[in-house]
Amino acid sequence: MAKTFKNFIAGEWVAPSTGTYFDNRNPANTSDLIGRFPDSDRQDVDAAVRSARQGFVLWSRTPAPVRGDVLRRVGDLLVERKEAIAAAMTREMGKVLAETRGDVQEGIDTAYYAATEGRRLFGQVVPSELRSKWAMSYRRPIGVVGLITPFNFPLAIPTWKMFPALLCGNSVIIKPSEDVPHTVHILVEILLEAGLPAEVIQLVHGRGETVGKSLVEHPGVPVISFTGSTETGALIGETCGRMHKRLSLEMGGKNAMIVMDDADLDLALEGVLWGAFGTTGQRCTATSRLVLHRKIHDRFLNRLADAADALRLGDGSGEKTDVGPLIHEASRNKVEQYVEIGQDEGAELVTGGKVPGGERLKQGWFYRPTVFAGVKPKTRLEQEEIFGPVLSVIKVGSFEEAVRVNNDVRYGLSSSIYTGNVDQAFRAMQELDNGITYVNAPTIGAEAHLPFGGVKATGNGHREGGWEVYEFYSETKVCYVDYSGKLQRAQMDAYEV
Ligand code: UN1
Repeated sequence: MAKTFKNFIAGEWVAPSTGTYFDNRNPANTSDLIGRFPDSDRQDVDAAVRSARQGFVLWSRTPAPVRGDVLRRVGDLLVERKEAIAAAMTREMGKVLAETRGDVQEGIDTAYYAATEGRRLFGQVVPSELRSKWAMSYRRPIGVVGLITPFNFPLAIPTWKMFPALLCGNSVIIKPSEDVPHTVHILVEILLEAGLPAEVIQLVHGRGETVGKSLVEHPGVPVISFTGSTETGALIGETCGRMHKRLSLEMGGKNAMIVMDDADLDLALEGVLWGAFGTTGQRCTATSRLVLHRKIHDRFLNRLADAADALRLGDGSGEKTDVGPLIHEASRNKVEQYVEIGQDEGAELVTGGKVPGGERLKQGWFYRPTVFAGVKPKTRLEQEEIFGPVLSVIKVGSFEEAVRVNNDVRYGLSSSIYTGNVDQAFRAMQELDNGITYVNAPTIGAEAHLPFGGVKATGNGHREGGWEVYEFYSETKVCYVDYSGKLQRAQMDAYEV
């Protein structure tokens, strides 16, 4: 019998008020039931907010270096359990073990960065324009933070949001993706073991339309951070705008890798295979478009087709697996739909484009790595996010044309250029309209201590990771201290004429 999991609300593991649960299954083998998780609703969110408000009072008064110490212990526990968490994550999410280990490592990096930030969290002291007066700023916690996280990085993305939020002194309510609830369950156990006061963290499982929506609409939750689709992000944005909530959105991408005629083609080939088919294409940063200079186009495409064809599909826990399954049936249906759309639009299917045969692969949501050539800019295949192992190849005649193709989509997360020309590399860093540009590396692989995020329909101006996220999760307070013993009027007494 599969285990029945609970929510963590008000310091206790509790059943959902609905009394109903959903199944969490292994996407590589759907007969493998990992567990049943709470299908919660608004009442559970209400209870979580009530408790989190008390947690906030306690935690916001705890010195930031002490908060950092808790996160350091969280990092230590993640190190200790890296292998077990990676295995659990592969089982519920499907990506290969090397990747789930990387996912845990990203959480570890984020924990240790947060721990040290507890002894920084800089404010500023600047000279006042008046004599005998100090002017300074410092960072204050905000309140209860609501986190809504996706399936593709079951640990890393929750930690990107949660650890900075906690370090800044907020309490947290998290609703993880219903596709990967187990990983966050494990994370919450670790937080408690590391000594986080129980009311500071609340875990409410369930669906976006119920739990996610209740969190976004709750007046007791002034901060929301969401990673997911641009469409859902827009809905959340409307509510948060109306309710004056602080909101960080991390959404879609249609990332391109440009390969110029002077590029190291071996390197570029390895790069595009990893960028396009790593995580089965299910990263917001996945390489979804390959922009090839016409001089190397045919040569490169031939090699790419063979290499994509040689990728081994399978259960992510298998040593020999290159590419795991998609997350669920709807996701595979969407991929199939885009393959049809591509063909209808006249693109040439070079390899893939089908569900693989074989008994073993029939048990999960597998799809062959797929490459389309002759993809025309402005077509749906070229413009829309697919979130699967489908790569569109576009032929261009110049650097300028490549930049145009890269920029001419609604999204702006990540981009990449392979070139041996340093001038071209610097121009690309300047002209590619994205939050992240890689030179001689694929579009994926951001490091946890730098700001992560994109422009245009990818985000709403905020970043995760690095130093900027600490500004999102804290409020700037400015203090002036006048010790002159008299009234000094700003803008007036220092400038008498
Ligand atoms: C995502 O694509 O959803 O940069 C997050 C990367 C990872 C995180 C990606 N470190 O590919």
